[in-house]
Amino acid sequence: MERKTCMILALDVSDREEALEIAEAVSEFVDAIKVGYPLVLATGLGIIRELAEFAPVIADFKVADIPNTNRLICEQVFEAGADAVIVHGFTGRDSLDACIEVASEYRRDVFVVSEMSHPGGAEFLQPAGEAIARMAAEAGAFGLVAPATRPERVKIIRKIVGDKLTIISPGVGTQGGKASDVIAAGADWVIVGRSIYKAESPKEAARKIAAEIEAEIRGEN
Ligand code: NUP
Repeated sequence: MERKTCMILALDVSDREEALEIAEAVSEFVDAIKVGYPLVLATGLGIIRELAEFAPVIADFKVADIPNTNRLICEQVFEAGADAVIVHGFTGRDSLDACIEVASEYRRDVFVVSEMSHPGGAEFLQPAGEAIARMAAEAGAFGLVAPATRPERVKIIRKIVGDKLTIISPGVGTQGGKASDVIAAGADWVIVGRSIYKAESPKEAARKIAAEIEAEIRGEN
């Protein structure tokens, strides 16, 4: 995944035509498209290959099972054409290792959720977040998913993993996070869903956030 716009589109719509239209409209402003259960359950796994025409696809299935089941899930995800998969870390090292093994067979990437962006993410997952981040680095994951709603947490997690892992960060816009803040805190990419796909003009919405990120990066350099 090439870092150009530093933005990933979260495409949580449930209509195939709409998904493809939005993907095409915003493709110049995003480095990847994240799909998850809403779109894939509604349209089928084949949507991954269709979207891959526009940008690399990250499959957000938050894989969280025993190692054997994780392996079987990841095989299906990569066979379907995804460039990366998002998995949970709380299931432990053996479950994560299974995902990373499959990803390396396919030469694809694994992102591990260290903690989540919604208010409930602070209840059980956040206290384990730093240990999960450390485990992900030791296991050789490609990256982490960390919350744009709590840039201060992203800063701590960045300190823990250094440059070893790529951090992608959801929670921008509708959930209250600000793209420039979390990029400043150390995230490599922001993930944006509703603020783009529910906008009157998804293209304009994406352009605006991309400009905000660019200004932040220029300001820092
Ligand atoms: O902690 C997380 N928070 C989060 O919002 C981990 C995620 N994977 N996500 C996903 O990011 C969520 O499922 C959705 O697809 C996207 C954020 O969408 P939005 O709040 O920008 O609409």
